[in-house]
Amino acid sequence: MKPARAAWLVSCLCLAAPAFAASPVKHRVVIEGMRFTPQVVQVKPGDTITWENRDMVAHNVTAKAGPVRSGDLQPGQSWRYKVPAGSSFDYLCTLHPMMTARVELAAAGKQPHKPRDPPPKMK
Ligand SMILES: [Cu+2]
Repeated sequence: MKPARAAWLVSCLCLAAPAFAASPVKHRVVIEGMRFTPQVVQVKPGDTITWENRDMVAHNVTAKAGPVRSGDLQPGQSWRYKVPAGSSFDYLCTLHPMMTARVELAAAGKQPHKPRDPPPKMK
């Protein structure tokens, strides 16, 4: 192999490696029974979170402080959000302010932990 070609290969591998280490993860938060499940979703920048409204009434996802807001999600609707670099935030449903939850941002490259809450149980 000629030296120039070898160098090209090496530079490609170096560029590709970080992308593998931090490949985006898709998270899902279910809105059901007047609550967000899981209560805490642990993400890293570049991940996406989809909130799915499985309740019989409209809900929304609104950061307590910050620009994140889904608008009202009717029953059956979902909303996808791509996590930018930034910080963790608490959010709520402004239609039912007792519905609160949190998005916890891990440093880039770290694997997120498993959600603390079990999946929703059927009632
Ligand atoms: Cu609500």
